[in-house]
Amino acid sequence: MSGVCAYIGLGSNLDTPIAQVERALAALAMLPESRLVVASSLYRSDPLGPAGQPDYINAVAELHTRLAPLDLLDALQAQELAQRRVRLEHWGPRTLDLDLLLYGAMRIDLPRLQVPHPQMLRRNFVLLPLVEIAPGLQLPDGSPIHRHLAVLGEGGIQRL
Ligand code: ROI
Repeated sequence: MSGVCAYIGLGSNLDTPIAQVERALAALAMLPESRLVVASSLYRSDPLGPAGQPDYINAVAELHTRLAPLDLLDALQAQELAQRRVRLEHWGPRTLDLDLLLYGAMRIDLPRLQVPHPQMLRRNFVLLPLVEIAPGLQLPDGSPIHRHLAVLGEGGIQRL
C-alpha cells in the first residue's frame, strides 16, 4: 500500500490508558486502504489542561493510506466512539483521542479538520513520539520537526 504518509497522535488518560492506546493501534492496523507502518513507543505525560486529572499515555503512528483526509477522520472518530470516548469537560480527561496530525505535505483548513493539527507544535507529548519515528520529518512549511521539539524541550514526559 503506497498512498499518502499520515501521522496520527494517540492519547488516553482514563480506563487503563495503556490498553486504550494499544487497542487503538490495533484498530489503525485494520483500517481499509491503509497500512500501519510504525508506531512510536508509549510515553507517560503530565496532563495539559485542568489539574487533578490522571497522567496521559501518548504515542504517534505513521500510516500510509489511500483514504481521503475526511474519510480517515471519519474512521478515527468512529474508533474514538468504539472506545467510548467520554468528553465531560473541555480539556478534561478522555478515554481516547485520535488526532490527524499530518497528511503528507497537505494543508487543510475546514471547520471539521485542520492539518497540520493546530496544537501539535505546542505539545511535546506529540512532537517527542513523532521525532522518535520520523526524525527527518518536515512540516508543510519546510521547518524540521525536531527544531520545534527543541523549542519546547522534553519536560513532563517519560518514555515507557
Ligand atoms: N495532555 C496530555 N499530556 N496528553 C494528551 O494527549 C492531552 N490531550 C488533551 C488535553 C486535555 C489538552 N491534555 C492532554 O486533549
